[in-house]
Formats: sequence, structure tokens, C-alpha cells
Amino acid sequence: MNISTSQSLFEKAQQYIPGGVNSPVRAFRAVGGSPIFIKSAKGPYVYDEDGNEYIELINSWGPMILGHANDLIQKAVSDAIQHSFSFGAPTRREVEIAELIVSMVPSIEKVRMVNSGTEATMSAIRVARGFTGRDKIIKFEGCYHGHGDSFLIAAGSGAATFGTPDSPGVTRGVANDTLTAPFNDLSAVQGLVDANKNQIAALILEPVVGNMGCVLPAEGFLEGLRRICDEEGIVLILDEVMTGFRLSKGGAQERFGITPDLTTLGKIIGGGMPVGAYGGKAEIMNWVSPAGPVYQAGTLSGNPIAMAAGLTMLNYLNEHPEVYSQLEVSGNRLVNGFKNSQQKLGLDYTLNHIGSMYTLFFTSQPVTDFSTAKSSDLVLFGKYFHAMLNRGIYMGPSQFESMFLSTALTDSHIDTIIAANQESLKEILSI
Ligand code: KE4
Repeated sequence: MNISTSQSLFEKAQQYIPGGVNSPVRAFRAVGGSPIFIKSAKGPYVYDEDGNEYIELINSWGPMILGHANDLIQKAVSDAIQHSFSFGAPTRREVEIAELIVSMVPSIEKVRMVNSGTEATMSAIRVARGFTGRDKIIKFEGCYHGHGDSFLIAAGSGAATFGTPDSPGVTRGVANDTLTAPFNDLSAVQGLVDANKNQIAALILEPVVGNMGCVLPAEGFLEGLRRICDEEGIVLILDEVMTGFRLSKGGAQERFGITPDLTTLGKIIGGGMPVGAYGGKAEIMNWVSPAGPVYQAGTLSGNPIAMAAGLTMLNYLNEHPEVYSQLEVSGNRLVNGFKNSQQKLGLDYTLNHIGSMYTLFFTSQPVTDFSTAKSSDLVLFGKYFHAMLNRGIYMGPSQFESMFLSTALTDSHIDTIIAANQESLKEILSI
């Protein structure tokens, strides 16, 4: 496959941009080789600068749940830009999207728009600290909540990919206020809580983890966290930047029947434009400036163009619940196809899946937390990634990521992915 234009662009990019990319995981460091530069996308396809077509499973790391260049969202954005781009003043669409989010996610009584998932999670723990008057937070090893200092402790996603789960530049003071526990380990959480009585402001987690690869909550885990937070006056924050509006209309919290105190959102909420949000109980959110004393602000928060995209996306998902049943069918079709191939080839790699999220781990251990995710053979994953890429399937370039399906994938696309998976496994294992 000719990727010479991408290669020359990457050469040039590295002269001006750290690592040649504006977000580390894009650099293919974990899988080797030179990243492909995307020129355009439509539906289930992305096209690189050399004209190669790929069926894609990244979907911009989650936002493109309806596929790329969705006609409705494109029209909403092109209509909105006729009226300029940004005012730094309140606009109608911000009220409309807030009202819609509150109706779609019952635990959210008030919501604040920001520009990224990182801003959402940073702000959520700040308001939790302000509301409780406490300093410490609990996060889980392998969970990723963006690049805010408090979260770059045992972080997942790109931080795990590059072996910097504890990034330089994060001060000891900040690190001391972040306690970590293994995902799915309730007793470890109880231990931290007992050892830090009345000091823990918030507990934050991805209810279904995407950022150590896809890892599901064990039976009773989420309920146990809710109980502990209720007993201890700890703010339970579900980071649904990835799962929000993906695992159901109301996100993972609706699917698993858990009511958090705060929720963070991103990705799908912007329809591909830079949007994040945090929201939850009014008694907590009313601590956010200017209603309350916890300061948080943003020049482009609620940007009218981004709101046009996000509002169109959320309205569509709200009015077409069949999107979720379609994604369940697609996810099951893909995973059953992968499992059939593994059976045929006598393999037993772990395949974690829920709805339109999945990860094939190159380990035969059940993957239930970060340490078991790290038992995967990363070299083999790198070979698999390139074998799939060479067959026109564009996956996330890291073992510690979830793949995402969109409604633009037909059965034929899914069957093509299944066939490419089987051929790729045979190639890299020489079977
Ligand atoms: P952003 O700041 O990247 O918009 O969101 C941070 C974030 C917060 N919470 C969760 C659960 C997330 O998954 C993310 C970002 N996800 C990664 C993908 N694993 C973004 C991809 C990247 O870093 O380039």
C-alpha cells in the first residue's frame, strides 16, 4: 500500500510539532511505522493522502457514531457558519442542548458546556472538591480522564501506550491528592476510603473502560462504588466522555442502572466538533461560577458552530433510539465473527465487548483491569494492526484502546472486517 505522501507529511510534521502529531496516540509509536494522514471521510470510510480507502473502527475515538460527514450534521454546521463563528455571549442553542442533555441523562439536573473531555473532568473534580471541602480523589489504574494533572497518575490510553502513566511535570502535591485502585477492586477502594477518612472529595471512573482497551465493570462493582460514596459523602463521577450517548441514549449509567452525582461528557456530544460537558445534581452544579464560587470558564465554551453540530447529533439520537439496537446487532455480528475465526484457528485471545465497543486483547487471560490488560503481547498487536491496515481496516493504533462501530457500517462492511481479522491472524501467526 503506497503511503508515501503520508510519510513525507510526517517527516515535515516532526520539524514543527512534537512527535509530528497533535495527540500522542496518533503517532503509531505503539505499533511502529509511519502514521497515515487522513484527507477525507464519508460514512464508514476514511481516505488518506495517498488515496487509500479504509473501513474505519476509530471514528475519531468515538464521536462519529453516525459515520463520517453525516448529512444532517453537515447541513447544521454550514447553516450555522452563515451567522459567524463565535460571539463569547450566550446563544439559543446552548439553552437547547442543555435542556436536551438534561432530558436524555436523568442524573443531570444542570450542565456546563466546555471544549473537551479533559476540561470536563478537570472541572468536575474541582467542583466536587469545592462542594465537599475535601482535597483527595480516587481514580482507577488504566482509566484515562484526559490530560489534567490530577489524572496523569496510573493513566490509560496514550499515557499507558507510551509508558508514562505517571507523567513528568505533575507535582508531588497534585499526585499526593490522587489515590488509585485497580479497576473492579471494591476492597481496594474501601481500603483507600478507610485510610483517608473524610478526605476524599470524589471518585471518578469510566463506567465501561475504553482506555485500557474495553473493560467491563464486574457484577456489583458499580453498585458497590455507589454504596461507598453514599456512606462516605464522596461525589461519584462517571466519566462518560466515551460511553455517553454510545452505550445507550442515557449512556452507561442508563445501561447499568447507576445514578452518579456528576457525569462528564465529550466526543459524541459535539458530533465531531470540540465539545465537552459536565453536569449532575443541581445542589453540586450550583457551586459553579457565576452561580457559586467554584471558578470555571472558556472563551469558546458553547461555541455556536459546535453547538449546531452537537445539538443535531443529540436530537437525532434522541429521536432515533433504533440507532442503539442497530449498533447492538452490528457489535454482536462482528464479535461472533471474530470468535468463530478464533475457534477455526484454535486461538483463545480475549475479546471484550459491549454494544458498539470492543477490544481484541493479545492475551488469553480474562482482561478485567489494567494489570491483566498489560499481559497482552504488544508486539503481536502491532503486527496485527498493520496486517489489518494493509487489508484496508483502520483501527486504533494501540492495544490500550477500544474500537468503535458506527451506524454507517453495513453487514457487508462487518463481514469484510471479520474476513480481514481472520486473514491477519493467520498472517501474523503464520498459520
Ligand atoms: P479529550 O480531552 O481528549 O477530549 O477527552 C479526554 C477523555 C476523557 N475521558 C475519557 C473516558 C476519554 O476517553 C478521553 C479521551 N479519549 C482518548 C481516546 N482514548 C482521546 C484520544 C486522544 O488522546 O487522542
